[in-house]
Amino acid sequence: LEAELAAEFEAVVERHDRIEPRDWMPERYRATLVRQIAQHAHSEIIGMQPEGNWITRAPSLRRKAILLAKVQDEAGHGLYLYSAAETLGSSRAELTEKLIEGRQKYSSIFNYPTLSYADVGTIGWLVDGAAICNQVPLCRTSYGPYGRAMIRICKEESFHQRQGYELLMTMMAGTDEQRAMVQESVDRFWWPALMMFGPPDADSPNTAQSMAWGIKRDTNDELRQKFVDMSVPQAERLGVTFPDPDLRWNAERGHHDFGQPDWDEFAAVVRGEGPCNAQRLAHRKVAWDDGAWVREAATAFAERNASAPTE
Ligand code: FAQ
Repeated sequence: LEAELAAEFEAVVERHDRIEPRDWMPERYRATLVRQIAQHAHSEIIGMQPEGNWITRAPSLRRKAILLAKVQDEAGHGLYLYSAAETLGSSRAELTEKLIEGRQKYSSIFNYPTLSYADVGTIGWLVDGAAICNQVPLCRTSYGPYGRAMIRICKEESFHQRQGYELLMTMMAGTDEQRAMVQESVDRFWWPALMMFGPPDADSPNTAQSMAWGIKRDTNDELRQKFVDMSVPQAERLGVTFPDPDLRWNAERGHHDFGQPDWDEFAAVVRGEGPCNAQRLAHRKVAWDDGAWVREAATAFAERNASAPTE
């Protein structure tokens, strides 16, 4: 029977159809999905912190309303993703405990500080831009609940990217000081944004198997290239440069050539040694502990309602 189920699983993956929660799946497929979806969910939730830093200091009511909406969307994305992980048998509470204990990861990008208001625009443009590049193909991922969550998330991310680009456009039309703030912010975020796609393919232990299972649809390097090609004309239009002397159009390849991020820095940030890792996790732990009474009350309320007579 197991061989038959495995053959059916392979056939579904082969024809690029969806695996659903009640379908048989190899345990390693389930574990890989939980790992990736949990990391993705944690990234959305931890990712609220760098921009959240500027909500109380937004320069106008309009900017504040936009930023509040964006950060709230990120909370929503985290929740869709925890729900997708739950269909694989891992609860949000269990995954959050693992995050807080340092047993699960979240994206390296959120361990960098937001030092000026321009960073809100740069995060929207480059960080959400990289997220879209990575996530649009994930709408076609082989696991149904993950792919469906991605469709909605991508729509919201594209609004996020536009608000960031529009913010930077506004600053670029301002004073010399504002233009310098934008360039300084882009200089700080460019390389960390490239690291979001993960290590080079040759050093990526999970890519081959995740591609074979249809969890990932493109490799880390393919997506990084796509992001560079997409960002260069946007930078030109905006009037900023990227801090990479090797960045140039290669007519033969039909793509931009570009330099390599500092992979030692990436490894250090993933190990927990980035500029804000300790702060981000400590903040998450306080919020999780402070929210314990809300979770307990909601559970008690749900239990009482379930046992109450209905009309
Ligand atoms: N940071 O073998 P691979 C957002 C780890 S967007 C930290 O290549 P894989 C939106 C990797 O987990 C950000 N760790 O791994 C937003 C693995 O370790 P493990 C979230 C990284 O999974 C915008 C090891 O290195 N997006 O939140 C990173 O095949 C603005 C070896 O790597 C997603 O999570 C990294 N950058 O490929 C929110 C997208 N890269 O687990 C707020 C979904 C790699 O074996 C504001 N995820 N590692 O211990 C993916 O597409 C994949 O998981 C990759 C990594 C491409 C990230």
